[in-house]
Amino acid sequence: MTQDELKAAVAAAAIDEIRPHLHRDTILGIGTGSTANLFIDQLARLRDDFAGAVASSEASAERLKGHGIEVFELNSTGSVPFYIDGADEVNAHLHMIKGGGAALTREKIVAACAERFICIADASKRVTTLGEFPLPVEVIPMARSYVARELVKLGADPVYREGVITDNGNQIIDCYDFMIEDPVAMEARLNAIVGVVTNGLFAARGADVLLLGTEAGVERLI
Ligand code: ABF
Repeated sequence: MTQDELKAAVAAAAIDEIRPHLHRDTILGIGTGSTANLFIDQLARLRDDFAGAVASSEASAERLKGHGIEVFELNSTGSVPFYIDGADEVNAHLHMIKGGGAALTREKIVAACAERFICIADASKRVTTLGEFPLPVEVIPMARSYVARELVKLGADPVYREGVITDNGNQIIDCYDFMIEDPVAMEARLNAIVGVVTNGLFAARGADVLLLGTEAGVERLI
């Protein structure tokens, strides 16, 4: 199977996972990226079975609207029963690196408001230790150099993602050569650097369910 076929399979598995819980007033949290896009496309045929969605990016909001799915502001919805999103890496504890698409802050906010986080990913995303994928850190623009120096002190090789402005008007630094042995502690450590808006470690609030697309089928890990 191709990677896209594996992504489509996990998107379908996520539909099966949420479908029995949908009601006419249900508002879903929806993530960003190519796997989330496949999920959005499959969700379109259920659009009369739920109220709508909150999106973790402008791109996902536009895709949802394009399918006739209503998009709500998170400030008007309260908590959501499910947040469905992809990941760049995921470990056995369902800690993740996210933010390759620069949507990490809104992803983390919607995830924080979700009763259940369903991570959908193809098998290439499964790792033993997080960090092979460069960890994204969203920063206030004027703090970029300061934060980069602090990241060097922590052992990372920080690289400014040139030409990228997040949906929140901020910039991204990617941390290379930064293997993360204790994701919960490192997430908190990075959050404590002045000027950091969010880091791409989703460990304090990891996924509740991982639907992993493998050649043998979709594995469900909790
Ligand atoms: C989002 O999309 C991001 O947090 C992550 O960077 C990315 C995963 O992308 P894809 O589904 O395209 O592999 O979930």
